[in-house]
Amino acid sequence: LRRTLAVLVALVALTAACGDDDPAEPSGAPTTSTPTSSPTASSSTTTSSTSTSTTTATSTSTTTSMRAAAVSTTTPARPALASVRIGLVRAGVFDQPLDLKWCAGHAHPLVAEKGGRIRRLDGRQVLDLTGSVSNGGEQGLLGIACSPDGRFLYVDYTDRNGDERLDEYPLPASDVLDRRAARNLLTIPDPAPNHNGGGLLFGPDGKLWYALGDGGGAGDQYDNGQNRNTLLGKLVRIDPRPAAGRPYSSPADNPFARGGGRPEIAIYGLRNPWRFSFDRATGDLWIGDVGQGRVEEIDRLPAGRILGANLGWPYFEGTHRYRSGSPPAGAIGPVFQYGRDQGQAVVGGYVYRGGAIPALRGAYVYTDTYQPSLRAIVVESGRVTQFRDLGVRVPGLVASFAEGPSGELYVLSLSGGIYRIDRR
Ligand SMILES: [Ca+2]
Repeated sequence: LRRTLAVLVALVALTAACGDDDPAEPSGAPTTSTPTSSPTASSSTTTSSTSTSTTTATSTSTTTSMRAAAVSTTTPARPALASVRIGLVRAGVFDQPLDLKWCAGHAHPLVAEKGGRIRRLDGRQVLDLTGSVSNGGEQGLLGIACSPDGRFLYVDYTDRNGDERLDEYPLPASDVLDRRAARNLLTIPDPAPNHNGGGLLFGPDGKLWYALGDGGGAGDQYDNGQNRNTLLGKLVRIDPRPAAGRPYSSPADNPFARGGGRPEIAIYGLRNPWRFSFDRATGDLWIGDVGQGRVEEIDRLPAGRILGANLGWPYFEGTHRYRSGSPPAGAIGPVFQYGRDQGQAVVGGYVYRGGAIPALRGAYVYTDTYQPSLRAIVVESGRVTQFRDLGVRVPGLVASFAEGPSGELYVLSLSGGIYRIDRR
């Protein structure tokens, strides 16, 4: 019964995950209906025949005034998606797991449950924030990240006021966190319950990166995407330790560190960058930015061309114009996008760098909450050269991916399952 309830809660909660049923959606805005069929009603493919009718790479459909994301670094591996054969190996069952992270020096990875609990993968509870977390819709305990030295755990969640909060906890050898030791770094007023972002991780630069949605409602009604004076609609990049009497500091190479906007901002023009990752081999940044009503967007920023990027929301939704008026100069378009035939809430994943599935090495793996078949793209010289539905459907609705210490990938279902992606 509990599992059934959890699934129902997840279904209800995530119908708001894309912009389509935003309560404040203006009439006449592009919309699609909430999916009414069971997630399992869609076909599970075992071939690469999934429709690509609305799948486009920016290189072939770039709207005027957007430049292609990339001039690219050549990746060492050459994946061969057509020969990839994978399956799922269950690694655990949790209550709406949203994040899974390994911490240096700690044997057991940690799982964040949407409702506010953090557990080790072996099930042991290490923190209970259920009394502090709002858990409606897209709200909840949304992300965790371990400091590179394994001494601190960072936690982001929607608080009881509906605002987004980032806290630090000392991470002891026992893994059990002391609530009283929490140190608040950021509390970001959030005007609406949707579009909260939540992705949290340390980049290859050793900085803490934190994704925040545009605040919510629909159509960026609060005008946050291009507003450099708010952290909403941004990827934030900070040194999270106290410095100069402040709870954290902003790196001097952040684009607005010396003025022109909030110094914490790394990237702007985002709608709801729910999940993002860095390619551990190249340092490229990948973002799954959930679309408004037309396309789901995957952005790739090559290492060295990340800081200060403007991804164009709300003037662009993917490569399509969205808000009228003069778009920002130099807005960067997605490397890949897909339409409503393939889903309505992209879940950004990782570039696979593990050892178990050689043909997948170097490909970016992602999915969609509502059509959770695992998919992959290969980008070479800034262009998508391979796309494939990998023929594995994840049970339930999918929320997140995770990357293990050796580069193996995991996928987390809101129905509870955490699965390792393995060769079949
Ligand atoms: Ca919000």
